[in-house]
Amino acid sequence: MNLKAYLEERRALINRSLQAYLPAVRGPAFRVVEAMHYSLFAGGKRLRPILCLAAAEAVGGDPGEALPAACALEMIHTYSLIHDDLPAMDDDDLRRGKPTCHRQFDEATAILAGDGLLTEAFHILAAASPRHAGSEASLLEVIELISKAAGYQGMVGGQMLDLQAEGRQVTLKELETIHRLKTGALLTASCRAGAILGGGTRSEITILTGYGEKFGLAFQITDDLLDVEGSTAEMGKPAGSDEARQKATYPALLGVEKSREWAKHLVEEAVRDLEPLGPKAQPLVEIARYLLVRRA
Ligand code: GRG
Repeated sequence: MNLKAYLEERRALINRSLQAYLPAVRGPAFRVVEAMHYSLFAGGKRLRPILCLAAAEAVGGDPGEALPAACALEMIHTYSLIHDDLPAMDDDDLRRGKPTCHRQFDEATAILAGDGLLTEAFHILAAASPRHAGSEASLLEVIELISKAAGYQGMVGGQMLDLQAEGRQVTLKELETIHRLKTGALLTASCRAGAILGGGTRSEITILTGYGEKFGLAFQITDDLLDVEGSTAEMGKPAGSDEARQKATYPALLGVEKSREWAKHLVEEAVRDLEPLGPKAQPLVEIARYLLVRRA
């Protein structure tokens, strides 16, 4: 398959859908919507929504069924980036190749834009109209799993652990816990949500959850490697910032070579997990392999 064309087609579909959910609104009273819109459309790979749609396809479902959840996941992800960049957290000036939200607007507006995106995500999910009888229960299950993955038992909890670990030596086990929660939880939820909304069986949902967990960890390792080896221009965010902040990372703990091997191993395992799903899962196979060669 042509992965580049597939990703471009999916990105266009997701962007059209996000535009429909969050039209650009102008005028001083709509400053927060402007800021939400600015960060949501500042770029981004749309990885979480792409995984969600691909997981629905992998179980033989209609990706359209998963589109509201896919958009909600991208909104939650964008909120997390806006808040992560704030002066109280990472204090970054550049994100997705553009000034961060608090740099473009101001700190209070950036906080509200993040809050607005997080809340809107759950509005979209709650307002989604299931196309088939019986899909209401799947939607409720997805709302439950996404809220858990985004909150203190997932991303928020991981971010807290990450901030607490700054400047101190952590073990490999601690690092894995941080990343499983901070980055992995939402990526795993994206795959699981897609499988549920695509009408997958319990065993198919379990397979895609396992894929998501391995993918999430491999994604974080390659993100850490990019911070060491990538360029600011390619990534659209400052390179080398993990080391400058004495952040716990895989290359810092394991070295570059061992980290690369570990990421490769996880990708191979994730791909092997998908075997029972056959050719329908090919996009997910290719997306996992792409992790090992990505430059942004
Ligand atoms: C503030 C609650 C809260 C959480 C923040 C996700 C996160 C937690 C912080 C982001 C910091 C960071 C760089 C984490 C590494 C992995 C990661 C999430 C990278 C960015 O995701 P991509 O590469 O970004 O999918 P794009 O811009 O392509 O969407």
